[in-house]
Amino acid sequence: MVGALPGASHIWLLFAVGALSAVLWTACSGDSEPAGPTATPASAIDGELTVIASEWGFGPEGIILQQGEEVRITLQNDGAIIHNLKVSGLEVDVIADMSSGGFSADEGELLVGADSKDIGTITFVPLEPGEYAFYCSIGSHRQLGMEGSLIVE
Ligand SMILES: [Cu+2]
Repeated sequence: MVGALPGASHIWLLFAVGALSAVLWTACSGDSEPAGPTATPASAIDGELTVIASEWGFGPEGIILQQGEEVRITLQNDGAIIHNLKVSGLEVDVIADMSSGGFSADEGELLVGADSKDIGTITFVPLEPGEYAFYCSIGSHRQLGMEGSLIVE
């Protein structure tokens, strides 16, 4: 059968591959955020924002903060092991640092840690606009998926 109409079959196959590629491309593009229910970035409400950590990811995976506005991030560790949330390259004014698990932020550093089934909080003012990555800095947790994006507007 295929040999009977080589030209037509070939064209049909090209069309099918092209259509499939278009579907896949549409599904994967258009947004740099990972797809899924947590892909919508979260903003602080009344200066408060909770980020849940577990193995191996954060919820939400995107955070939007306002430059110069004080915010308190609560890291809620629902996981079975210790985690933290760290941002490199963003200068912050740390106002209060209440991590659990032995973590503490250096001056100007956004770092909050939490023991398993515990919370940690950090209150700070983001000083520079931009787009940054937040991640868990323990072991290979970042490579396992504990990473998200932080935008300061
Ligand atoms: Cu971790």
